[in-house]
Amino acid sequence: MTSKTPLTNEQVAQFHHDGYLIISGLLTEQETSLLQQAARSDDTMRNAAMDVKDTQGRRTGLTLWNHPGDDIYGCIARSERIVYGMQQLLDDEVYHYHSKLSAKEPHVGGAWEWHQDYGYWYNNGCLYPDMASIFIAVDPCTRENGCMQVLKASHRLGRIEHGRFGQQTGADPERVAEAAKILEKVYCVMEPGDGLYFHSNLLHASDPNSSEEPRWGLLCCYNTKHNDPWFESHHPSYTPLDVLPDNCIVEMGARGSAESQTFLVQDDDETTG
Ligand SMILES: O=C(O)CCC(=O)C(=O)O
Repeated sequence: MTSKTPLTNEQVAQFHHDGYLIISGLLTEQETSLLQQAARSDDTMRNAAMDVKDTQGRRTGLTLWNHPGDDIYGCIARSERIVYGMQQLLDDEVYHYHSKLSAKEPHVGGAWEWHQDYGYWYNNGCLYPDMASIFIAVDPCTRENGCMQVLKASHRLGRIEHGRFGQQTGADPERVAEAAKILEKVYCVMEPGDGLYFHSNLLHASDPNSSEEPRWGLLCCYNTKHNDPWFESHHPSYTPLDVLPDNCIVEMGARGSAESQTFLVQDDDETTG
């Protein structure tokens, strides 16, 4: 059984300081290989994918679901090591807000403009930005294939206005440009199975995939119990999470989307679920 505090005090402090935390080898090699096999052969997931277009018309496949299913993605999202880590970082019980597979294919996978997830989730009745996500690398994430980029410590700027600015949807580009003058931009280069925890107010983006290799990532997003939205939206209100022992991932094996899973269709103005 994983301890209820899988992260060290230093890691928690680093997350609070920087707004993000990379855990190398979050998933074992075996778990990562099962995730890759499941995702690559998952026709249900592929058929449910939306094409999210960037400003140049390049497309990222995005599949979104609210509740963890009886499949490998659901086991990962409910696994003790990830959930308990998230609870340490957010200092409360967490529940699953949604998960998504962001699939950038070679050459055609598009960019994500700078945004904060809370820039959107604010509109769902969540009073506090006490929410966070973990990006789990399915493939190697490199600068060439459009790894996640973050503005270090930008979560301390508070929520920035989001919407359409010219041809872009995302955080107010003028404010992002000013923030970029004083904050360090970090390319989150990751190996398959690595995890990136990031705060919902952290400014993040990614470039198009200009490489020969795919860049797929599984993102699991969580809200805190004390931040139960005051009205219903397209993402769940507080729903107790059935946390599973870490070995559930291997026991589940390479099982793609559960047949009973339901997927979301995304609003044009909301690029981030
Ligand atoms: O897949 C990516 O590179 C970024 C995804 C993202 O920013 C999001 O889903 O909020």
